Amino acid sequence: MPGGGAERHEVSYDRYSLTVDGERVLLWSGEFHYFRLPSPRLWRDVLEKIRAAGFTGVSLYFHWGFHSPAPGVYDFTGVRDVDRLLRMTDELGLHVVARPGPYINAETTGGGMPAWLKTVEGRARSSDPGYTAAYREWLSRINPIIARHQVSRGGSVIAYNVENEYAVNVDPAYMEDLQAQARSAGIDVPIVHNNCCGGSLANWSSGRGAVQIPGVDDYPQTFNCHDPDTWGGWGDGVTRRLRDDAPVYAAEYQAGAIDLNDAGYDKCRELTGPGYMKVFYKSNIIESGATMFGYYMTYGGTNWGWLAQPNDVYTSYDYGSAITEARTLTTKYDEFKRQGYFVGSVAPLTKTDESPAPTPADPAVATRARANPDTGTQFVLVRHADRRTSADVSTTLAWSTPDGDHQVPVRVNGRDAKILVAGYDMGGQRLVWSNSEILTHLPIAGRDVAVLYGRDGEPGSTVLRYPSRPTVRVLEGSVRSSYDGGDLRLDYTHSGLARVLVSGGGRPPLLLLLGTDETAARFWRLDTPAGPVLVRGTALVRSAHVAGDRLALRADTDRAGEVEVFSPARHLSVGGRSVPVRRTASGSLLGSLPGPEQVRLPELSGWEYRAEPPAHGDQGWTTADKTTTASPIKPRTLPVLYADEYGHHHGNVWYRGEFTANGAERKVVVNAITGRRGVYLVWLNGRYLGSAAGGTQADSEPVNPDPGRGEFAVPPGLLAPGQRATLAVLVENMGHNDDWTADDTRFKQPRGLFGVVVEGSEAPIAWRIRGSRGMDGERGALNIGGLHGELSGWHLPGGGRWQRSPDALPAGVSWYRTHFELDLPRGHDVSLGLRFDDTGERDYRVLVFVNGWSAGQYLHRLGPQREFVLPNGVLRERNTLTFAVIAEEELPGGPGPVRLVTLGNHRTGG
Ligand code: IPT
Repeated sequence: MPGGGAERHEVSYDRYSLTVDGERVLLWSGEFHYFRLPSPRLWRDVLEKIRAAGFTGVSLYFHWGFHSPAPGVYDFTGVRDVDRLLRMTDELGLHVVARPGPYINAETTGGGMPAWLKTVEGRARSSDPGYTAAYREWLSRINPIIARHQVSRGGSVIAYNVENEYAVNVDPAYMEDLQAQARSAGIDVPIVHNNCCGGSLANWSSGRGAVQIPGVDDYPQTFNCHDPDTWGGWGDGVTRRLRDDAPVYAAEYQAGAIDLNDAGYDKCRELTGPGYMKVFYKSNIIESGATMFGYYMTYGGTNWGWLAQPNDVYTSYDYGSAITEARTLTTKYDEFKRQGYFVGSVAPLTKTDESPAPTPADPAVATRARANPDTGTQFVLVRHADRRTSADVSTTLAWSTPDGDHQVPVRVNGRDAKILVAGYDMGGQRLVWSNSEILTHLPIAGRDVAVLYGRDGEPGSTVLRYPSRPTVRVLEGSVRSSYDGGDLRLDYTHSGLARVLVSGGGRPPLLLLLGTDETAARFWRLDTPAGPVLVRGTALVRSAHVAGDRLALRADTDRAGEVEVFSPARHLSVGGRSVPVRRTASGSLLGSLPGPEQVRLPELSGWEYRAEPPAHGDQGWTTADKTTTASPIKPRTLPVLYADEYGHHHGNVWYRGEFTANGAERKVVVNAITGRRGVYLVWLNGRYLGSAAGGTQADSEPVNPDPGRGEFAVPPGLLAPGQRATLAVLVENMGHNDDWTADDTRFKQPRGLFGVVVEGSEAPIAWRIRGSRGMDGERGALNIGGLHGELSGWHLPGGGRWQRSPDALPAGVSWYRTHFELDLPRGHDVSLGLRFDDTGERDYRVLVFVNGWSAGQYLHRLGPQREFVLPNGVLRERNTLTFAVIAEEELPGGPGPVRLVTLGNHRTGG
């Protein structure tokens, strides 16, 4: 029991790998951000999918700002219940690298630091006292939660990551204190760090503030998704060894990309697709000898609410990762599985040294090798010498294996790489060499079952050693065998799934399954207390349980088809239902499963409307009269109108400025900072003056003293001398900058008004401000901003006075809502999205709420996102969909058509 102290283990490490109770562990982890998936039930779904791909762990950032709306206020309930998250990883047996920052970057608002920190004196990410008090507060809350889930206490946390790419403007005293805080909270697992960018930047491998296992982040494919054929734009991606006495740690290894050029995440998935994964991941395994990996991202998720850091990302954080934002599995997932099963099955890989590589007859092919010094097992990387080429080259390796010298034919067709194994005790068998790759092997019911694979249509050969001639039975496919002097050689062409039964020969029987990339990826390996089982044919297997002679699976199907299980069991049930099976010649059980039922979605109609007049409402306004700010960026005019200074940290903010008119006013000049793609709108005496794009920085290089400038002419006759004039300004806050440079000049960039001048007037302006404050119930502080409708709960399901929509929406804020009923098939996991189909060239944006939960922001003209994943966890049978429309111009007909779409449909059983 985690925390119960029942199972205590010792985590240690040496130059080769992490160890648990002296046993070597290969950490093959996938990055997952719980805060980007607002449903603990779906955390488990994603974690099960990650585990099923053969990942042995997950890398988890913990997001300070997500938990803390105000100094001293922390919330770890509901979608912020990270203790529950760690209970899941404990139960699922996934090792965790816990990454609580305090800074995490991650393209999230403030780089994970709370926005209130922008008003605290002292440089963030340094040992300045103001910042120190703040981060110690966070660590004092998060560290005890992490500590009780350590492997050392029977849990899953195997390493603790301090800071994040802390590379420039570094302060060793701060790094030391982060570690001291962790240790005093009972963190006893190894402390790690993720360095960025190599060169002379700080990597914390030695000196003051050094960590035990310094790791390296690497994104060799760049983030230029619009050009997915570029290859290795940021280098070869070989993880550097930073310490002789610690394992090589690929802390964040590129497994997707942010969509910097608005190409769409499918292009990012292409940029980082299976070909890239084969060449870069396998090269790195062999060239670096790393045994600790974190693949960033494995599931990206959604920047719901105001989670995004606007300069790099938009609502979707799909990341082009192996598991899509809608939680469906891709061909990248299959490649992860092929590699993950391999590294998890072949134990000698946890301890290797560089070794001489066999020479290819054709120098167009390159080889690199590692060997385990204890077992002699060799691992040979085979790829093109020029990683970029897509040539098709067949050649021969002159290979001195532990079991003699061999001529091994190899082929590299296109952007591909293979790790070939020689001299390996594969269960009860002896693998001399193979030019097929190993997926996995496992002992089942007194025999070895091994799955090897190669590219469809490529020739393959496998040599196994036997004391005496074994009997070979080809059960399926076309495989030739020959036996000579102890070596059984099998030759075949990879195609479909061939099956060979080898028995006798002085070893336990072997069922050899020879597949292609595609057929190999259809296997699922599961460990149960009754031994491992192998399943073929479903879209996913979440878990296996053996009771007596029955194997019970929790599995998903996306079509009707076969299910085959290799296990000692005689009966099978899937999703709680018994499945009729027959025994095959391979000794497996074969049955069939139904696919999912069709999904029918309702149309969205019956929209209701509600107007939000500018700077509406009398309650909740604060006088904005500050004249100083902790931000190093000082305003253009006084008072300081930065939203954060008045406790309004997220979303939209309304301002109301009053002055006495003289009738000679010419124009209103506004500066506002919103972050990229943000907007602000201005009214004078109730008359809409127009909108402008908000700035991103007040001090970017060269210094910009005039960010987000907008000039608005005062209509003649609008203001009368001696009368009161009222300015109303709505300023969007798209999220807070990160702090990669650790110097406050980015992080403490204000949001909101930066300066307002009424030309032709000397009159002082009395300002008031209204925005969101803290929590929105269980949805948290990042769910809403300060629209009148948000503060009044119009985004929530419920009553209120809603009306028929006018024919044309006025510029400004309007609310829409409708209800829809879902009648989804039971026992299914259906992932839904919302699609905006408007093609008109109009300037508006829409905040989308589902049952009160923000699903993100649609930017009609700016894009690039048109389809929004609805967080399944918040959908029910009867749902309320609410839009806050911010229109920069009058919108005849309102926003364009929207519809629900199905993004995934699986039968999941019970
Ligand atoms: C690196 C960060 O550590 C991570 O949080 C995330 O921002 C990622 O990159 C990009 O998605 S930082 C980068 C300079 C490699």
